[in-house]
Amino acid sequence: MPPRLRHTQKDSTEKALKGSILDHLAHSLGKTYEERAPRSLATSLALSLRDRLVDRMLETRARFRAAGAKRMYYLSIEYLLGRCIGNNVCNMRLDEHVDKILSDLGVTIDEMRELERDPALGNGGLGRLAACFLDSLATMHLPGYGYGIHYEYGLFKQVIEKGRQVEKPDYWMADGMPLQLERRDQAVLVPIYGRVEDHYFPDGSFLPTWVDWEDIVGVPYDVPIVGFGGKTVVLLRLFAAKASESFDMQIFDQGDYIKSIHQKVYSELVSKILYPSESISFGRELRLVQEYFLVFCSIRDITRRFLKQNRNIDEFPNYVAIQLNDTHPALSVAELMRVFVDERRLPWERAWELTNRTLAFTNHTLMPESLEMWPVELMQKVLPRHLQIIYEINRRFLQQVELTFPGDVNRLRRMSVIEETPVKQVRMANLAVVGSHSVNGVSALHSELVKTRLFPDYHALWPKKFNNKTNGITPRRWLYKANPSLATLISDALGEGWVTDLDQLRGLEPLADDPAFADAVAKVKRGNKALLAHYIVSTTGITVSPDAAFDIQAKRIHEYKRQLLNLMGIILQYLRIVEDGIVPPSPAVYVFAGKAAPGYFEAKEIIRLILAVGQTINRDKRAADLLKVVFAADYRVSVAEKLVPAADISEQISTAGTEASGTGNMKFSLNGALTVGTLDGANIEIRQAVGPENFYLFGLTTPEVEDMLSRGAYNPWDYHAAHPEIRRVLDALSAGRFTPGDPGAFHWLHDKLLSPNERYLHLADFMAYVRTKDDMLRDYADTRAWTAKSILNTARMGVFSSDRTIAQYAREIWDIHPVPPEDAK
Ligand code: 26Y
Repeated sequence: MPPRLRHTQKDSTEKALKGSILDHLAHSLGKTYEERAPRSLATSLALSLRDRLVDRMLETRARFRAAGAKRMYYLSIEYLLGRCIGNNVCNMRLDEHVDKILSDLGVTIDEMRELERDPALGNGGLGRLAACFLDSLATMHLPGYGYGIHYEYGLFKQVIEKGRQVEKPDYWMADGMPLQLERRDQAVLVPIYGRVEDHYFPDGSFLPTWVDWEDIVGVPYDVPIVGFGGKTVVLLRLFAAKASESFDMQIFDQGDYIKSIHQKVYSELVSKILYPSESISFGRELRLVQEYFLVFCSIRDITRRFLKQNRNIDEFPNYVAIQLNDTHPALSVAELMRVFVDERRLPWERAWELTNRTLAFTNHTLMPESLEMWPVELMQKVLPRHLQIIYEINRRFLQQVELTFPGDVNRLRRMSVIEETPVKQVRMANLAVVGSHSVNGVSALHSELVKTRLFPDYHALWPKKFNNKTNGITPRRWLYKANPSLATLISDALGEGWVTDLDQLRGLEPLADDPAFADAVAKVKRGNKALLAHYIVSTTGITVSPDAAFDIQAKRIHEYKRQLLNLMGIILQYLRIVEDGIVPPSPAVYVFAGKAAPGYFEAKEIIRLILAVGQTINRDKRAADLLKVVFAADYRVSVAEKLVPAADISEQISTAGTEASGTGNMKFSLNGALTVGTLDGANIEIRQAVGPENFYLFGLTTPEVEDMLSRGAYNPWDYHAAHPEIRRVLDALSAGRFTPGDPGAFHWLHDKLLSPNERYLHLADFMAYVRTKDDMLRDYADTRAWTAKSILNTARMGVFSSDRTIAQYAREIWDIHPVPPEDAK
């Protein structure tokens, strides 16, 4: 923890920062003092921060170099950073100064905060995890860097029009991105397409040569990531695709000016847009090119940095660790081999050993439809030399399998990196497993399922390769910054050590029953709910009372996450109120938030149904003070920062065995929401940590689900027959109760929920869910007991800090070590 600043120091920091802001206002933006507006002040502040960040970045780089430290490079096709300015201010411990300076200049920090757009360069969990990891690396002074793509358009913006989701482009750089540094001098030339010719060395040995390739230029943009305390700054290096001058000239010389411009446009398409998950068809050339572009640029940068140090290439894995965030950068296996074999001329076996010791792979999903497979034909066209290398990797690998399991043809077929039928495809997950020394899942349950369900054959061959790294979240953004009132309360009780050592929250346990502390916590929650209520009314027009229980489900819309289960429960509650006159034990506000992939019909229909049900319920006077349903549009990091601190109830209700981990579940519980959840993903570990009495469990277990599905034993009609509540909800759906103008609108859903092929077993879990929610609302009415549980959730969530996760990766996979500055040792 930095020592408290003495007054003179404080004054000088503040004076210097204010001077720098005004200097940028004048000299970077060309505005007079009188012309200062919140937006130009926000940019000036960002530029002033950048100056300071760059100083620390240079110092950090020198420190890592001087230590000769091994570095870790995190390769991820997505990063969901969220707003950066406020986070930098927090982590640099400049909050108070900035507040004071801005109020001197006549703006408030809240006013400015809302002006910054979220860089949404990711879809959801996987991208946000990458962003939390960078924060932890920097905070813990670990030599780690992120590599990604500088998309021009981030994830689409979601707007609601006529009761449906409509996607709009997210041109996130519209107001510039003042924190980033363009590094044109370090641009990378990326070869692509062409063909391989068989050449031979004079001694007769084979020398395949990649010829007639085209090229794209990758221009790096560095986003500085500052750790808490402001000492260490690591980099997120994002590559933007630009047309190569040389290539343009070549065609230009041939006299085809129009073609040269076409070529330019095509090259720049590569980093134009982030693909929303689900809508990726693995025939889409541009996506494959994106993945390759990321891999090539990153590995070129990494090898350049390594070679600059004049070390022997055999030392590569002693200085470089590369983590593959899912299979999207799995081409790294082939690219590293290409560099070692074709460029460095190493023998295959040695190159393979170096590649394997360098790479590690994280799996994030068990959904079969998310497993990447690229047609061989497409890869042949785009990456002919890489495909050749993949074939050679596979040939040697299958030889090894054959030695261990002689004559087992089916096993060979299953384990092959190439799928033979119906069309030849490259199985990216297999490539990643074969090429890496470590394969991890992201929660205890998920890592078991990775071994037993996803890669049983690989596990039999290499049991020691497989391990678990349960996900975590950064306490800086998700408590310190998102929930300042609770953070202050905690710091007043325990000091500030918890911000970098989250286990210290245990100190709150004895306060769970302390009436003064509990009252203060309850007051903070109510304040956060009032802020959210204000946001809700201003964005949706719906008035909600902060005295109701706030029940929130915020995550991508997906059938397996079962937003429908939640909605069915709400419908039942509504019918009980208006038809049976049953008043629930506490009024409740249900908030949904999340985007549906544009091509995912069912997910978009779920949004439409949420909106339709909401409209009916919110208008019905009989339910007025008891029940509200809100859909908060355009869910993103900055919206999560409003929802998470205001939740009483966190919905984590995926079918057991489908959610790899979840990280939203951690954010809510850390901020004192109580979870209603299944035994899925990290829920299991959260429940263990906070205590089963502080977690509302329901539903089938993974083995029960697996058993039911594998035996074909799920018969939704049995549940329909047995439970009038289920019939009531389904009848309301099929009768068009929520769509008066269009009674058949959701009939298909009724049919779907009753189909024996319904993979997520909504009806099997429904009654248990309803009972558990009833219990919750009853318990919520007892504020004292509820608040005690809420405090115990916060107190016991320390283990879900991404600092813990990163420390485990650093120790058990990467072998990297902190290099703190002198004054932070
Ligand atoms: C290739 C394409 C179809 C694709 C694109 C994005 C496939 C998957 C993804 C994203 C997956 C993802 O975000 N997975 C989530 O990762 C989180 C971090 O580990 C987990 O907490 C969460 O359970 C998992 O769904």
